Parts: sequence; structure tokens; C-alpha cells
Amino acid sequence: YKNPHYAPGRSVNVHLFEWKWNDIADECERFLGPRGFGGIQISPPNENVVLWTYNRPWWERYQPMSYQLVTRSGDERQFADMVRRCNNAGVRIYVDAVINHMTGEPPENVGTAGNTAVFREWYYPAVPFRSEHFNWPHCVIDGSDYINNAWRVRNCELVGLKDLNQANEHTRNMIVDFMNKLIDLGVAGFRIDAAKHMWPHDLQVIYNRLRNLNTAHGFPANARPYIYQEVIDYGGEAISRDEYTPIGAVTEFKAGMELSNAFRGNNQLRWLSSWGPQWGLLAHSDSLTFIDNHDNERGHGGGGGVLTYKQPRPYKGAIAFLLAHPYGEPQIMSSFAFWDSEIGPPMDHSGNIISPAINSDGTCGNGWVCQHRWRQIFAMVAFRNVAGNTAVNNWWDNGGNQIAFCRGNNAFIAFNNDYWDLNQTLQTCLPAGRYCDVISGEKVGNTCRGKTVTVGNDGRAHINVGANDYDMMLAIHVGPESRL
Ligand code: QV4
Ligand code: CA
Repeated sequence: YKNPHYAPGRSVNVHLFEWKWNDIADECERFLGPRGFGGIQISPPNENVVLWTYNRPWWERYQPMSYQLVTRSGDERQFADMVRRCNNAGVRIYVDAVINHMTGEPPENVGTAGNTAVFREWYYPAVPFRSEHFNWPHCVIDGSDYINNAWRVRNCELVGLKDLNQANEHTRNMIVDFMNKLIDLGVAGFRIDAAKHMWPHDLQVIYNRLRNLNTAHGFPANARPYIYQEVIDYGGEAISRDEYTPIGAVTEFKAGMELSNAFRGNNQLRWLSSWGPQWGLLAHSDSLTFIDNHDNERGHGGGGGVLTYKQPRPYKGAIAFLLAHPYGEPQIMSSFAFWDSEIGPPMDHSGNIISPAINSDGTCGNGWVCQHRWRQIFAMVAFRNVAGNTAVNNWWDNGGNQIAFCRGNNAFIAFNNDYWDLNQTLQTCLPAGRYCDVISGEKVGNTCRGKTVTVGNDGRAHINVGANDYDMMLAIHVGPESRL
């Protein structure tokens, strides 16, 4: 369950938060496929309660009404079409699976597929779930439970959301049928929402009942779905991430916290020479890494003070390090712009999501941030693909916030987060020749719109990253995007 089953030569998963299925299919064909992205995490595809009371917040999608594949992102036909088109473009789809709970007791009672429920009777006829399929006695998680009561964290309600009993046979069957249907439609795996709130053993039973990935969508025979479980663990809680690594990968929230801290200037970059498990992070193969996610970019789920698109310079630096370093299976966030932590995606007066516009310079409009289309970010996806499974070598630092390293003989990156210039000759490990820095500008035709780096026969090159440069890093590699 720890292999994302990316197509060969690809890496990096992007969360296209609240995107519509048709738009994702287009994005696979026109951008993500050609640019070498590995996969996409999509928003929950199953029916959720519609909350006009709160002006259609993004979080309504985390309150399921049924497992019918009808949401603001699209219906089942559009979902199937998206998965097929993305797989054809070499890009995998991972589903955000909300299986811990159903709705709370919302002020409205109609779902995105038109179904209703009887909240006070724990009755969801469109699944169906009845009261016996939930955890009893009824209780709601308290803040202190996280510290000292694992049972309550798993058997009581998360913010009042009706808590399913994954040990119940019928409940399991409904969840397994839902996930298997998605596998048959060609998805490559799942983010398990609120995994901390479910018993690892129950999850294991569910995972073991999942079908193999669909070979008609290009997956090898006997491939198991990629499973990454949302467990927020900064230490000090009754429940640990280590309870979940035996059954699948786990979201490593410490990675974004530590890299945000470092690239904000609160910890010297030179310490990153030991990045990985030595920092208290999960083992490489267990670890889904990211800087920000849809919760902590907006202060939900405990926040975490991570860098987001609102601090672009250090954010791009942190993402560049995340993608340049071989540790972990990285995911990047692709957001819509927000000023308020509850507001939903760009929408019209009827609540329909407005598609991102694609500007002539390749960036997005209509309120979509599209970090994945920022040059400094998609360039690092290509960098990671070229680096492949090489290790870090030739680490250099100035004893402070200037660092550089090679990935085998394929790729080289330097960072300068000091208040003075990085201006010196460094070992790049690359074959002699001229390279275009993919951070400061794209290579167009055979001209480099950014800095040009000349590597000598000894592999060394003069590297310049000014303290006042637009970005704090310089990256070159042997791929066609960089080689001149
Ligand atoms: C309110 C009160 C509660 C009260 C309840 C009942 O706040 O104290 O008990 O009413 O009357 C929304 C509202 C929330 C409301 C709740 C139920 O924001 O105020 O409770 O609905 O009506 C997202 C949002 C939540 C949102 C939820 C459901 O972040 O704010 O709650 O969707 O719409 C922990 C978990 C972790 C979790 C994280 C947020 O360990 O698993 O909190 N992260 C995931 C998702 C996240 C999602 C959920 C879990 C739930 O990433 O986006 O929550 O599916 O750290
Ligand atoms: Ca639970």
C-alpha cells in the first residue's frame, strides 16, 4: 500500500483542491501530463451536505451524505472520464476518502446528489446507514482526549460529525464497496481522511478487502492501491503515527513544519544536511511529505504555522528543497485564493464552481492560485524526475543559510537564505557544458531566459544567488529543460 504506482519517470502528487473533474481532465492533458507530474489528490468525490447557511464553505465536502459520486466537482460520468483521460496522460488519481464519519447535524438537509437524511436518527437512507452502524454511546472528542484517551479519539465524534463504526460488518461493506468502485474506475489510491480517528485494525481489514488496481488503466497486475493516512502527529499525543505505518503510508506533518521553520529563517539551512529520519521524521517509504495542506494553509486542523502561497519567496524555497531532496513521497498544494478560512472555491450565484482561467503566461485566473503552474514549482517537478533515485552527494554549506547539493550526476541545486550573496565556485557534479537555471527563467528554444551556468570539465561552476534575487535558489540538471 506504499507504492503510488506512478507512471515511469514521474513523481510528485498535486492536490487540486476543489477542482471540477472536467477541469482536472483538461489539466492532465494540457499541463500535468506534459510536465511530468505523477498524480493528483482530488477533493472527496461522494455526495456531501449542501451548506448555503455558510455560503457553501469548502468544508461541506467533509460531511458525507452518501457514497454516490455526485458533488460540485461533477458526476460519475465526469469522474470516470477524468480518471481515464488522466491515466492516458500518465497522471494518477488519488481520492480523498472520508470514511470516518457522515455529516454533523447541519442546519440544512439536502446533499449534492439530492439525498436527505434523518440526522437525529443517524439515518442515511442513500447508503444506507442506520444508528447501529455508528459508534455508541454517543460522545464528542474533547481537546484533552488527544493527549490521554485514544479510545475517545476513535470512538467519539470529531467536531460533532456522526462517527461510523468501522468494526461493524455492514459499515465495512459500504466503505469497501465505495472504494472498490473507485478502483474499478481507475484510481491509484486514497488519502484516508481522519485516519487517527479510526482503529488501525479496522482500517487494515478494509484495505485488505480492496481490489487490485485496474490493469485496463495501465496498472501492473496485482498492484495494490496507494494508501496515505491522515494522522497529524507532532508528538505528545495518545495516538502515534507509528500505529499506522504497518498498514500504509502516513502524512508526515513534521516535514512541512520543519521546512517552513527553516525557510522562514528560524533554523539554519545547513542543518538540512541530515534531512529525513534523523530529524524525527518517518522512514522514507512510510512518508507522504508536503509543506502545506488544505487545512493548515488556512489555520484548520490545528494550523501549524506553515508557509503558504501567501509568503511566496520562502514558500517556493521550501518546496524546492522538498522536491530536490530524495526523502519522502512529496505532495504539493494547489489552492484557490482566500481571505477567510471558511470560504469555498470561486463560485457563481447558483453555487457552481467557476473553472480556473489559464492566462497567456501559463498562470491561473478566476481566483485560482495554481501553485503547480508557478515556474519555480513545476521546474522542480522536472528536476525530481531527472534526479530519479539518485542520492544526495557533494553537500556544501557556508556554515549558515547557504547550501548546495548534487543528485548523482543528474542535478544540482543551491539555496541562499542569508542576507548576503552566494557567489562562488561549487561542485555541481554535472557533465561539462552550459545549463539554464530553471528557477530564474525558462529555457525557450535554445535560449535561457534565466541565469546561465557553465560547468567545467571538473564539474565545477560559478554559482551566483544574490540575497536580493527574486528567488533564493538556483537549479540545473541534465534534462532538456535545463541543458543548453
Ligand atoms: C461545530 C463545532 C463543534 C460541535 C459541532 C456539532 O465547532 O465543536 O461539536 O459543531 O454541533 C465543520 C465546522 C465545525 C463544525 C463541524 C460539524 O468547521 O465548526 O463543528 O463542521 O458541524 C473539515 C474542517 C472542519 C469541518 C469539517 C466538516 O476542517 O472545520 O467542521 O471539515 O465539515 C483534527 C483531525 C483531522 C482533521 C482536522 C481538521 O485529527 O483528521 O482536525 N482533518 C481532516 C480534514 C479536514 C476535515 C476533516 C478531517 C473532517 O483534512 O479538512 O475537517 O472530515 O486535527
Ligand atoms: Ca471514529
